[in-house]
Order: sequence, then structure tokens, then C-alpha cells
Amino acid sequence: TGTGGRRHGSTRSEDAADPPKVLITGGLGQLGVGLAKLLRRRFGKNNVILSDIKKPPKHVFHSGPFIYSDILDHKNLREIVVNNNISWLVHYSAVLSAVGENNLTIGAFGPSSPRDPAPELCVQRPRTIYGVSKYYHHRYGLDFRCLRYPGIISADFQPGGGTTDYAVQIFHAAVKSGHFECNLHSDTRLPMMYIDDCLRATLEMLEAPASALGARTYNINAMSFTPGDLTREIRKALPDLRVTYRVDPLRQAIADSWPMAFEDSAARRDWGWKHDYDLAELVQAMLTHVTPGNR
Ligand code: AKB
Repeated sequence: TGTGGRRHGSTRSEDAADPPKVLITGGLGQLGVGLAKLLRRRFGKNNVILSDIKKPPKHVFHSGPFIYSDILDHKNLREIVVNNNISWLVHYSAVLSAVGENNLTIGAFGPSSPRDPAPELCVQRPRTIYGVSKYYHHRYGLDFRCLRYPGIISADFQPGGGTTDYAVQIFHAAVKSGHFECNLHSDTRLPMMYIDDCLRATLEMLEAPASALGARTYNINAMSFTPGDLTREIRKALPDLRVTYRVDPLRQAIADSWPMAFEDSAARRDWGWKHDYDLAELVQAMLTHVTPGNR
């Protein structure tokens, strides 16, 4: 199954002489730049193209191929895939949860939802890239792979517009001012993961032989914690950290509707997923990265 001994990318299903040609869309969010770095190390700088609809910071522009791509422009995307002989397409284009709530679409419904009227509770199979890709896998054998991430914690990039943002912001506030105002209740438990685990999971899943995949969509999990748990762990290193709470009703409502933990036994069984970072390791890594002078 390609699972045993595959951790940390020891083998790869494609011939090393014939690396994939990768396009990452939505590449300037929290995850794209880190994933491009990891994939470039593995497949070569010019085999990984980062893309977005905005201009990249200088260091990203100079670190490897970067182009404009808008996933809503199908022809543009097709042209990029053809011109660059793309074999792996990684979609990171997304709208974060809290921003999404302020910019509601009817995109959650699809052709199998009742239309007139659409009830509150009904079948929701949208014709999103996710739904369409699933169909294309069954109909045409498209090698579609989807990972459901928990909230991702990273030091280099400060997300905005999400519900799990607090778990990144608290580290910056802790080293900068020693005070953090949290926008979720202290006992709100959510699934979380350190970015290194997330990116490694992504590479491992992309490289897993298709024959190992019992499914096309997998949850991945590492840890679950509350703002209270996180504060206690950070205080082991920074005992003076002060955390106050001013709850944002929108984010709290979103968090209260989300899973508190992810069940990910299928990923562990099929392609050997195993996280490296629990809460203590996460806090240590984040404090190392966000502390001035350590960067
Ligand atoms: C968000 O908070 O919206 C994201 C997520 C889905 O976890 N970070």
C-alpha cells in the first residue's frame, strides 16, 4: 500500500526522472508558499508554479515561477495547464469561514437540491470543483484527491477572516505585548494542526499510489484544543501572558457549528498518516519562530 516507511517522503510513486509538473492555485494564502517550497525541494524549482490573483511579495516572486491564475476563469486555467504541461493541480483558492459568512453565496446548493423553494435542510451537492472532481473521478478516472484540514497554525503567515485565526494571533501577541484578546470562548474546542504536519500530509497524500487510496477524500487530524488549553501551554514558557476574552458572535457561532475533533483513521490506514506535533511541540515551534531574533 505504500504506507510503511513512507513517512518523511522516502519513496515516491512517480519515476524520479519524470517529476510531476505542479500548479498551486490560491498560492498566496496561508499554505501555498510553504507547500511550493516543500514541493520545489522535492521536484525541482521550475516544476512547481505558484499562482494567485494578486501580486506576490518580492521574496515569493524571486523564489520560483509565479503566474496569474483565476480559478473562476476556466479558459485561463486550461491554457496554463496545457502550456506548462501541468500534471498535478493543487487548489488552495478559498474564502475563509468568517469572511465567507459576510459574503454568502448560494453555492452550497446544487442540481440535486430542490429549487423552488430550497428548504433549510436538503441535499446539498454543489457543482463545486469538489463535487465535479468526484464525478470526473468516477466517470473519467480523474485522479482527484482531497484533504480536509483542521485549523492550521503557522508562524510566517497571519491569516485573517477565519475562525481559527486566534490560535496564530495569540503567539504574536504573546511575544509582542504579553496581552491577547481572544474572540472565542475559552472552552471552544477545535481541531488544529501545525503547518509542517499539514504540508507533509499533503505531499504524502499526493505521492500515495492510487491503489492505496480506499477513498478520495480524507480527514487529517493532529490535536484539538481550546483557547484555555493553548493559553496554559504558552504560559509554561511565558508565565506573564494575559488573555482576556471579547467574543465575536459570528466566529463563535461558526466555531460552535464545527467538529471539535477529526476522525482520521482512514488516512492513517491507507497512506500512513501520522502527525509529529502535539500541543506542546506546536507551542515550542511557534514560540521559536515568532520570537524576534529567532527568525
Ligand atoms: C478558518 O478559520 O476559516 C480556517 C479553517 C476552516 O479552519 N482556518
